[in-house]
Amino acid sequence: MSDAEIEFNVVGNVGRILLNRPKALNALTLNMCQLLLPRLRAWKNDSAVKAVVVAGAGEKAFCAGGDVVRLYEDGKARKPYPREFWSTEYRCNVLIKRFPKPYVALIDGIVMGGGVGLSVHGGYRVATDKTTFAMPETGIGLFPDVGGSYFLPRLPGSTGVFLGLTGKRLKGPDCVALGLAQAYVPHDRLAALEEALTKTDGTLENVATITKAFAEPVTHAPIEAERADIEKHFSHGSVEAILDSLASDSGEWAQAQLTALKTKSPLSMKTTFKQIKLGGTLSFEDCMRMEWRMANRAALDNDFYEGVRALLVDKDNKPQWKPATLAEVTDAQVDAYFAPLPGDELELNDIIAET
Ligand code: QUE
Repeated sequence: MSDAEIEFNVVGNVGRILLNRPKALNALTLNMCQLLLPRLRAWKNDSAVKAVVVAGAGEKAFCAGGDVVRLYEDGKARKPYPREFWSTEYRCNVLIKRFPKPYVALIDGIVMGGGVGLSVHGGYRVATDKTTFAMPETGIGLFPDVGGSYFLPRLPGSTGVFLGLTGKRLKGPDCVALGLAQAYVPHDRLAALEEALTKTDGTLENVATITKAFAEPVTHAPIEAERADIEKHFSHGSVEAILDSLASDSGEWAQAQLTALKTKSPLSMKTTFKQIKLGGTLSFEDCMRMEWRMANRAALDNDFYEGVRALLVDKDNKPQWKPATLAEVTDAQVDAYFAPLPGDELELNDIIAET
């Protein structure tokens, strides 16, 4: 054991990654991403490593996201850290998506934002009775990045729009029901599962077979009872139409979603909606290039700093969004998030060429 923020070791046939900032819910730093990228590249070409297993240290979280307070402090000061963090993190997301061996994420505890990016693009996810999964970025004036553009529009029906706009928290059974995880294993059996996985032959089928011996069937996924309401209200063609639809429904579920959406950044909701619609038509790499443009734009705008300030720094939970209402958000403001960055696009050619 060491005090490194991320630890790597090979046990049996498995390359094991431990996200090791338990006091910060294993939130990702640039340092962690800079260590992860070359290690994954090395393990990709190491015949002794037949699969990768990634887990979080401590009892609370797999990974709560990016270290957004550091992004807030350095971004406000116009330091280079946020751009270096996002580009390295997004390059990790692509390498995980294209990783040629089973990449198994044990999504035990909190898995949000950047933690989703380190798990959902790999070959296999194990959810537990402690899993809490969300893409909560519209609440801090950001957008569901780390490949949200890719996986959200590929979820059943309008579920991805719903998750991306509301930041809805899912438990383990819901993750399995939506295909975000492939198995549900009680937390108490994870150590034994990890031990068993060290003997994998390196096929995804074998990972699934080993995991099934520890898994419980998912008999009740609460999200199933919400699916009809999600389709009724979140399949409309604009954020305004979604909000109008919810407002016209006096039911408890619709009103709860309306209340939740009214706390989110109006500009984030509109950029997120457009991002998910566009992402449904793009390759993974093009999704990440789009998100890189968006992140660079968010780093220049008010709402990301204001959201982190209100929810995570001052904790007053009263963000002053600009614009304050959906009606005041112009198409030009939204389109600016998607504008090319000549000479400054996300570099992925080296990663694509290797995989
Ligand atoms: C949206 C986010 C994040 C968030 C809350 C949001 C996020 C993140 C954290 C976080 C991480 C570590 C902590 C903590 C919060 O919260 O990315 O308290 O210790 O890392 O609404 O994207």
